[in-house]
Amino acid sequence: MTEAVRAALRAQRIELPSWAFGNSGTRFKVFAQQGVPRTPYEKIEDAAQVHRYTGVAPTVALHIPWDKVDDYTHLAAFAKEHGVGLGTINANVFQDNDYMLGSVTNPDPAIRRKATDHLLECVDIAAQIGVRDVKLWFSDGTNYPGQDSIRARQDRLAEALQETYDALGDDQRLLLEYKLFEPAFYTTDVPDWGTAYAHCLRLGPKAEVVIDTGHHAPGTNIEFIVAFLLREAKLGAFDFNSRFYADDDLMVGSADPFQLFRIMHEIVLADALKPEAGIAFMLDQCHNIEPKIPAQIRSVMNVQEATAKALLVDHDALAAAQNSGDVLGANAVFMDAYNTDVRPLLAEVRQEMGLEADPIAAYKGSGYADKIVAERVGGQQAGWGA
Ligand code: LRH
Ligand code: MN
Repeated sequence: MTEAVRAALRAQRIELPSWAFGNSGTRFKVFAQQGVPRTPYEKIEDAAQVHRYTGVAPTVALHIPWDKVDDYTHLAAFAKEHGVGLGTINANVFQDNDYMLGSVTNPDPAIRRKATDHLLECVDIAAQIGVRDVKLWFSDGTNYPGQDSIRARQDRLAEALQETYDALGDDQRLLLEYKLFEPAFYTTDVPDWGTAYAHCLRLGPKAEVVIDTGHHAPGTNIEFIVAFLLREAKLGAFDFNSRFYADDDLMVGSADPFQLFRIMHEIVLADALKPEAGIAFMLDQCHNIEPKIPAQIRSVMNVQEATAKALLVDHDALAAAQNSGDVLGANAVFMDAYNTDVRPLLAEVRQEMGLEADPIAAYKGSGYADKIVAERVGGQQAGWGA
């Protein structure tokens, strides 16, 4: 395999979600697991394990207030001591009782003010620790026709986004995430890529769209959205996960590895894999029943495998077949890459990085899982706090 492919794989960067290391579940049950972190510091310790064995997960996204601390620069220094850095700041305007009828879109201006102030707080936290991205996802929506004015809510949303955008520093970005539904079940105020794209266009160059792979209607061709937003230079980030039905937040690539390959193919085609291309590749997952650190390691490996396959597409042969209308030929070139077993290549790349070939086995052999179960007794386990 060419050195270029290996170099691209060594340079890959995948950001981990702090909340994946805490307890999570559904409305039916949140199953607590032994050894789960109690503080943002312990979440970072666990995330550092994933980077230690994969070598490509050097940053941890924070969620505010789940990861609220007195001193964010102290938390950043702690992360550095553990070989990782702090990443994207995620706002949370979906858990306060005041937001029942919406946060920035709420009919009540005082509640809109409160929500916008939280967004501004997240911009400030990002500035304190020198982080580029502030990520906004709004659970805002309605459950019944007539409940509120669809248009008025867009006006309110645009006003809050503009105020937040205007507060950004020169090197900061606002990432706007869309989601088809849940927790709202009639309208969602940012339901699809088009709505997010339109708001970002209106805001300006520091506003870009986040594609959460679990946030689409069944059957949506996500790689089309990727290709389109790349062409518009409006794709800022991914929240990677996978699903069989709704926003299941399962391990990326576990439900549909072929879809993940098709997405990474568009990324590679646009030469947007490298960190300097500016796209944040993040995981956004919940490990409701599986051990969280190995699940994050497996998820990173799934992204690496899809990426390696995408890097192996014979682009010249593909373009030749496409341009000559050779439908089956083009598809065959594409499937050849997908059907290539890239695990030996990735094992070699890890060894080139001074890592063990099998990250999961290496983690299991470290005894870390038993150590945290023994040490983390008492205290309040981290979770979504809903
Ligand atoms: C919403 C979402 C969003 C996060 C949350 C943890 O479904 O994808 O990205 O804030 O999950
Ligand atoms: Mn998400």
